[in-house]
Amino acid sequence: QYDVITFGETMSLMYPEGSRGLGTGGKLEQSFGGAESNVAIGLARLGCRVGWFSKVGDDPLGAGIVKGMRGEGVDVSRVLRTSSAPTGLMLREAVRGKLSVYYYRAGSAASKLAPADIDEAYIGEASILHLTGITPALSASCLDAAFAAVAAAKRQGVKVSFDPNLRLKLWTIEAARPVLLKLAEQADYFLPGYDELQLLYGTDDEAAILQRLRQLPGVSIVKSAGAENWIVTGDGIVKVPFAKAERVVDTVGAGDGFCAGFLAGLAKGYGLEAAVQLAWLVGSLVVQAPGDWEAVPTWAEAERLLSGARHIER
Ligand code: KDG
Repeated sequence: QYDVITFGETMSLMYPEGSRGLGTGGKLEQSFGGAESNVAIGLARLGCRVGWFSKVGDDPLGAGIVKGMRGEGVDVSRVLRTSSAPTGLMLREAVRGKLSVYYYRAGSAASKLAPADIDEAYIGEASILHLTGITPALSASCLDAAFAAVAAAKRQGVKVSFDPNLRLKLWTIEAARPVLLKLAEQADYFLPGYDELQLLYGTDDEAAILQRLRQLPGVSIVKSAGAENWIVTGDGIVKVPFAKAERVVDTVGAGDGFCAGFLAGLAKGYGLEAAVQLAWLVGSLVVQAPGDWEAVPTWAEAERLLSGARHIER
């Protein structure tokens, strides 16, 4: 029934208008963001059937997130609510071109997700389960929930897609490494950025990184290795060159847009290379507007851009 089901923490997001910093007074814009819900929104806009679940607080921020996700066409029927913890909050500012993120998420509702919250029958309704390395960093119960979800997917014959999304604000590289590498081994599609691989494998040596990727059982799709994205399997590597985005306003969410485009490509029956091209297109559009997901294209827009048509408005 679903092309993709994903789960993870989504926080309310607030940021000052323009380039004004936080702490200077004035108005804040409000949105919401979370790596997995960003991917879910991207997939829904690209015409895929997608479900997302999480745990939110019984508060206006949680209600707003669920409403926003539902409005984007994402199935939210399995989202859990709790009155014993608040919805997480994230503040951002971009001062003199430098983006800073501040989390208010310790002890949040989503950090209480646990294996008992994983609905195996629901996951079994999907072709692909997508998760990220943010979830296991949130708490011990979230770590267990991430592995429980992967185990449920495997039992149900559902493929697993995994973006490591290394967040060094949440845990150290030493703590993250064994967990993320274990999840990478269990993934059918592993979607790291090249810079994350350097940290995860503890080396800048490209040949050594490739060697490690080729030993993984699944396909690795590596984002931004120089001016290329890579498709790596045990058989070898395909390098897919890309052109830089025309205008970069806000890079947050680019990787999620990439994942959404890639998974949408798979759902539409594209080969890996075409799926990576769609992935790059979506990621490069996301960075051209503020917010994590606001600039994700619809399927009609993506198709038009992929075919190279120019925008004419009259
Ligand atoms: O990938 C974008 C995410 O980093 C952002 O939406 C916030 O999910 C988030 C996180 O935990 O950092």
